[in-house]
Formats: sequence, C-alpha cells, structure tokens
Amino acid sequence: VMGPTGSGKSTFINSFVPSGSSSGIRVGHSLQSETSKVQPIELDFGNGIRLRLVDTPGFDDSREGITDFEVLSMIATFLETHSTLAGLIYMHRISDTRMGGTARRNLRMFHKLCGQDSLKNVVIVTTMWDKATPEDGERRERELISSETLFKPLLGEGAVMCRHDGTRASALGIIDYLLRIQDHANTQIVHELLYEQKTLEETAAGTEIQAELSAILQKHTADIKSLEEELRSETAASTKDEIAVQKRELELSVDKLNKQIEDLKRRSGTFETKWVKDLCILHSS
Ligand SMILES: Nc1nc2c(ncn2[C@@H]2O[C@H](COP(=O)(O)OP(=O)(O)OP(=O)(O)O)[C@@H](O)[C@H]2O)c(=O)[nH]1
Ligand SMILES: [Mg+2]
Repeated sequence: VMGPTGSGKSTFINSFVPSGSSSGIRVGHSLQSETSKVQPIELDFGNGIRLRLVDTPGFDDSREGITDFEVLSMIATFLETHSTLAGLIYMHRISDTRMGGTARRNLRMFHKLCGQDSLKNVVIVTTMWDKATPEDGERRERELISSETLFKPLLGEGAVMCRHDGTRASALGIIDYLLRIQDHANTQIVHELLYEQKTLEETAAGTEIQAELSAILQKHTADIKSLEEELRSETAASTKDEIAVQKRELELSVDKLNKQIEDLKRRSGTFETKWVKDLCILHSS
C-alpha cells in the first residue's frame, strides 16, 4: 500500500484487523508522517486465504530521520524478496483541493517503481470522501481520471480507480479485485534490480530521486547567489541580517542535499533487509 503521507494507508490496513487485536501499525494524528518502516502484516481469513498487507512510508522530503532514498530502498528490498505480489494499492485523498508537490512526487515515484507491466495489478484508491462534498469529490475524481499529468497514464495501462468509504466491506472489495487478477505483479524496479542487474540508484525510481535532489540543489545554489548579491547592495543593517539568516538556512539545506546525494551513491546496491519488522500474524474471522 503506497501513497503520500496522511492518505490513509495505515487506516486502510488496520480496517482488516479484528477489534481487540493490535497490528502494531500506527495511524497518524498530526500532519507529520507517521509510518517510517515498510511493515507487513499477515491476515489469515481461515478459508485457506492468507493475505499479507504491507504498509509503506510515503515519499516526503520534509520528513526528518529518513530520506526518500531509504524509503525506496525499503520498498525495493521488500519487492525483491517477495516475488508473488498480487497487486499494489495507491491511495489518494479526494479531499485535497489540488494535487500538491508531495502528492505529485509520490505519484511519479509510484509510476517509476511500477513501470508498465504491473499497472494491471494496480488499484488507485481515493479516500476521505467524507471530507469533501459529493460535487467537489466527483469533480476532482473526473480531473484525476482525465489528466495526462495525474492518473490517466496509469489508467490507460490497466490500473483501475475506486472509491474507499473507510468501511471494511469497501476495503475487502479492493483486496478481492486484486486477488482475482491471474498474474503476479512484475514491477519495473524488481526487473531492473534482478534481471538488468542495476544498482538502486540506476533504476528509474532511483534516477528520479537523484534528479529531484539535483534540481533542488541547483535552485538553492542559484538562490544563495542572488542573496549574496542582495547582501552586497543592501545598506540597512536589519535587512542585511534577515538576508544573512535566509542565506544560512539555504546553505544548511545545500549541505543536507549534498550529504543525501553522497549517501545515495555510497549505499546504492548494498542495502540490507534487516529493517523488515517481524511479521505480525493476525487471525481474522
Ligand atoms: N475523515 C477521514 N479521515 C481519515 C480517513 N482515512 C484516514 N483518515 C485519518 O487520516 C489520518 C491519516 O491516516 P493514516 O492512515 O495514518 O495515513 P497514512 O497514509 O498511513 O500516513 P503516513 O503513515 O504518515 O504515511 C488519520 O488521522 C486517520 O484517522 C477517511 O476516510 N476519512
Ligand atoms: Mg501510515
């Protein structure tokens, strides 16, 4: 289950957990991202169907403590070691008035990670219908479906889109759809890593992260230059101080970006699987 922070991934997974037991999956209560690990839980439906649902952190460059590349490493490692993936669920909040930068970034990463072949195993799930009026929700849904820069390219290659109303029945319907698909999902990232022997940074998704980091780096470097020029021409001491503070913030950000790019090169291809939390086995009636 993938998608931006706060799109309802953990809530969706927890809707399968019988009341009284705990999945260990936490649902967020703030704007901060809550999930920071790829976390599988196993459900036993008691009729021969055992299902593993995997919670993932969204891509979110503002989050402290874990970089997008680490998120990608975790997801890639999981996919690499689990070849019988039935499908991928991508969650999107219909209540968002516009598709912001982070939402677009998550969608781009998701698309690069899936490639084309696995899109028939993809369900795009819109959530938070209760937080939008029916008219607004429907209008936004039409836009998401018809826009070339939003979900249209995925829908054109076999992905489907559906509404989730937060109930267990609706969540079950989504899982049921995925379980009926004959073929397992062959994601592009696994193909690149296993068959094309690429390092993680060379994959389409890895390249996307690098390109984004480089673009932000370039912008920050240009901004620092123009602040330096402003500093030279500015005479008022208080304004000079303000500019200096802004410049310092950007310099810190540049240091962080450079470190991330270095990390990415150093660690690519050597990531390990120890992050996978112990499976939490739950029995659901
Ligand atoms: N109103 C409403 N709130 C919802 C719905 N689904 C989830 N939420 C709330 O939205 C918040 C975020 O939900 P999470 O399930 O933690 O989202 P997430 O995608 O796991 O977020 P991260 O772990 O941060 O990536 C929580 O407070 C949920 O209770 C919904 O359909 N309607
Ligand atoms: Mg979560």
